[in-house]
Amino acid sequence: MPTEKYCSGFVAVAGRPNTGKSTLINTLLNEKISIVTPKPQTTRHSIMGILTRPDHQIVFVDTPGLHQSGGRQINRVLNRSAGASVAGADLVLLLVEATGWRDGDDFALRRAQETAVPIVLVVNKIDRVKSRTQLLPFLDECAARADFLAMIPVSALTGENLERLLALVHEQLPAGPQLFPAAMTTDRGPEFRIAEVIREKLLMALREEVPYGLAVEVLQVEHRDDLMLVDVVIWVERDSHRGMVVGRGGEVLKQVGTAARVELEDILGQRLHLQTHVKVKENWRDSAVALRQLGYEESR
Ligand SMILES: Nc1nc2c(ncn2[C@@H]2O[C@H](COP(=O)(O)OP(=O)(O)OP(=O)(O)O)[C@@H](O)[C@H]2O)c(=O)[nH]1
Ligand SMILES: [Mg+2]
Repeated sequence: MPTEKYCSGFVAVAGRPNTGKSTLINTLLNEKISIVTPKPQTTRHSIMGILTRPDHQIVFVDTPGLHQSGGRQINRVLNRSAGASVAGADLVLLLVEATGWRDGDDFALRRAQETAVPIVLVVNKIDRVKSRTQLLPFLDECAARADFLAMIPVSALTGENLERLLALVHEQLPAGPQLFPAAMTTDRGPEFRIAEVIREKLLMALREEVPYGLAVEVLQVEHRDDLMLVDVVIWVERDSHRGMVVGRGGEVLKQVGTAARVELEDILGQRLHLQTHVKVKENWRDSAVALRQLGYEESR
């Protein structure tokens, strides 16, 4: 319920790939907002996770992992999307892993510093550090790297210290109105979430070179009684990848479809029927036109 003291703001969650940005947002929201896999570069879009409390609203923005572009058009688009989310935020949570500073963290830190937005360093995955005394020298090392507004060790996986993180974010929020309805937890609609959960299951099911060449597009959604009929295309970059996605006797695609359906029925609270097709779009990751068609915008 908005009052005069109501606070609200945008908080970008940034960092190199695989540091736990999406996991953090899901745990904070207690909902699967953004897909998570052990593979780097899972997130490809900026996705809002909206947390509403009686006196404040925090709009977390999950971002693609910041990384050296490596020549591909899609990498430039992902970095630009993440950079734009950081630049438009009131606060940045820069995630690193408690197990040590990596080269990729320097790149992410520099990109965040290019904006004037204050940075809180979130030292994630503390559940992986055996003794807490190990953490102190690492925090000292981090403090020497930049002038962070604050540093906070957490575990996005177990939820440890996240209430403290929320209190810190709350303190930094500017006064402002409630920006989104209280019941709204993300800016992304059902079609996006369907495509993403299918992509997550594909990333988990497939090995190495195929996953990064995958895109999932929802072509059509039809409602029949209490059933949602969804027509989906899985795009691969090469003909040889099509067979790997389908699997022998269609086994891989069947497993992926079932896992995605079960999870999506829970997320959407609705019975689902998924119809999947696998098609080839050669080198779509290097084509600006294909990237736009598949929903990869530079910023929103
Ligand atoms: N042990 C442990 N693992 C974590 C924690 N947070 C995330 N992970 C794991 O780290 C991996 C990457 O997590 P994501 O949330 O997908 O990481 P991300 O930063 O969003 O990755 P990109 O989207 O690729 O940039 C997954 O296997 C997570 O389960 C944590 O606090 N502790
Ligand atoms: Mg992610």
